[in-house]
Amino acid sequence: MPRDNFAEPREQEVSGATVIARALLAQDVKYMFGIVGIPVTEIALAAQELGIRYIGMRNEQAACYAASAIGYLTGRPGVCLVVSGPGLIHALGGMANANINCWPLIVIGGSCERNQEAMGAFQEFPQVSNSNILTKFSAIPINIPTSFFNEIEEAVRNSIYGRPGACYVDIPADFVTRQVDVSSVKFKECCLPPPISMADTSAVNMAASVIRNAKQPLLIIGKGAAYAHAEESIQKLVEQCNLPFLPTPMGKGVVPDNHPNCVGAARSRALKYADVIVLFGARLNWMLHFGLPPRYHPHVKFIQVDICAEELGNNVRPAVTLLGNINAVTEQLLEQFDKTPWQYPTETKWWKALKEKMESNEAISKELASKKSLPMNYYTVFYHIQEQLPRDCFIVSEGANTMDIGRTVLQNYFPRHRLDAGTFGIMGVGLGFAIAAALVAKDRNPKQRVICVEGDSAFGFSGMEVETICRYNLPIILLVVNNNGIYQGINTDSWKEMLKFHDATTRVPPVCLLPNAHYEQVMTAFGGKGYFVQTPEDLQKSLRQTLANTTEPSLINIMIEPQSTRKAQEFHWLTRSNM
Ligand SMILES: Cc1ncc(C[n+]2csc(CCOP(=O)(O)OP(=O)(O)O)c2C)c(N)n1
Ligand SMILES: *[C@@H]1O[C@H](CO)[C@@H](O)[C@H](O)[C@H]1NC(C)=O
Ligand SMILES: [Mg+2]
Repeated sequence: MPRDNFAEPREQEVSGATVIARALLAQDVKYMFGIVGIPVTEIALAAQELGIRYIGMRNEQAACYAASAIGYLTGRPGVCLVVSGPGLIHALGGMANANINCWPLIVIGGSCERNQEAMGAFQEFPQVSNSNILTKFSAIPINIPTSFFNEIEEAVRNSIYGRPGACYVDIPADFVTRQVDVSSVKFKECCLPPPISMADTSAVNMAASVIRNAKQPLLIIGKGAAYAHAEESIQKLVEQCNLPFLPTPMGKGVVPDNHPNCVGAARSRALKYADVIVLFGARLNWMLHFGLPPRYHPHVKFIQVDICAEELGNNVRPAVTLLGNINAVTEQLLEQFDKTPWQYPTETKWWKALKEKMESNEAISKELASKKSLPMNYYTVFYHIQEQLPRDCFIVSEGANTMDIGRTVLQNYFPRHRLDAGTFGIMGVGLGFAIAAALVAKDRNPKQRVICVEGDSAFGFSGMEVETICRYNLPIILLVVNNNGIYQGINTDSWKEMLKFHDATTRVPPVCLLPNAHYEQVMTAFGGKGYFVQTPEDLQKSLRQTLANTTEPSLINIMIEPQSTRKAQEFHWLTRSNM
């Protein structure tokens, strides 16, 4: 490539940090999250100079979660920039989570100077080998001028091609500060968008025929479908063929939750009795009970649509496998039903059984929500939140009961608008995800709100990111559903009894957190708005106020009955998070 693709006019020398930043910009990287220090501060500065947004966070874990959410929401990886040793170690959780969620992410870690390696250098740590098992690709660039653009291109391409995932690039300290001759730098332009792959035609024919012959069909829509922007094609398939569908937690919103064909409220029944299940970017892992009896019919025919060949046939022997881009493959299926139209009849026992179950489940939730007793229970809280949520808001959520019950009540109407603890069931992601979503909203539609629904335990993992939220003035609404503990807690009176013991640490139940903690003061400490609410009326009022103010971050600390639980062991996804 001609040199002027890299250098500014009349430029002779640039710093290594500038080369790094320009290579990231060349790959269309727009966001960098991190914590600076030796040896990466210059990289953050160089990135900002080029217009890459740098968001300084309070822990690398949260920075890495935020960067990975940028990847999921925009289809281009965000960067997480960390210092050597402990900085990288804090980011490992975010790398693992991105890779397990199949979200693109680039982690850039400073490392010790090459001539001090194995000498016990400052923060020396085997960074590449520790990143290897958590990533699709990891590298130490050989040479800043000649190989760096190549390596960054390779990392970005790896993060978004095929099944997306995390990539790591190590940057020795001496690279950052070095001055390099611009004529020696080898430029590499942006990688092409990921190629679109399609399924084998005979497999598509076979899949269409299996669907046509289904007696009790079901579609399951995963976050892979959301990532592939398959919303239009899948909704068309649902409607054209009148098929019932079930979203996975982050598949919510690909087809709106209030669509008449959504059978989310009859999840267990739908899974157990379906005879044909088509999976769109949803894996048969623990979240879907491995696709095995007793949660499924022993003879159910699975049709798997996935971008990753290795995923096909995991835990089950599928009837048909459709390898390819989920949107492209769904369009292939639609072609079959355009050629020979077919529709699953509404007047079937299957539809009736599903509708009945949905009605009875929804009635139980409504009944619980209408309870007037104080403190409130989860259902009461979520019904009041749902009433006021703007349709287009991002919903971020984590916790155990908080997330599981919240998911059944809070509705998503748009794809890629729900972020939660995901496949890894990881706590601590909420604030980082919310920050990423707020930045995306700011670029696309500043009126769009981000609502982050946190259990009190979940909030604690990254609570200091409230300072980050206030520093950049991101109008995120944090809702802490506070039951004084992990799954459950105890009230103030029982807590006082606990403290009478000589050694509370051998007596206090491990699930307990401090009763009546004023988490809203974490928000007011940094200038945001805080609310402490105990009644439905206060909850309604504080929500109305925060939603009316589109410029101010806020936290509503919602006190609930510490022993409140879910209604039955029935339709939850993350029951494992409870173990
Ligand atoms: C990183 C991590 N550590 C620990 C856990 C175990 N765990 C699962 S849910 C949860 C917190 C649940 O409490 P809370 O967020 O208050 O929600 P609640 O169920 O009380 O509504 C914990 C600690 C986890 N999933 N991830
Ligand atoms: C929103 O909050 C900010 C900060 O408290 C305040 O200055 C502003 O007037 C509020 N706007 C509205 C519309 O209430
Ligand atoms: Mg809790």
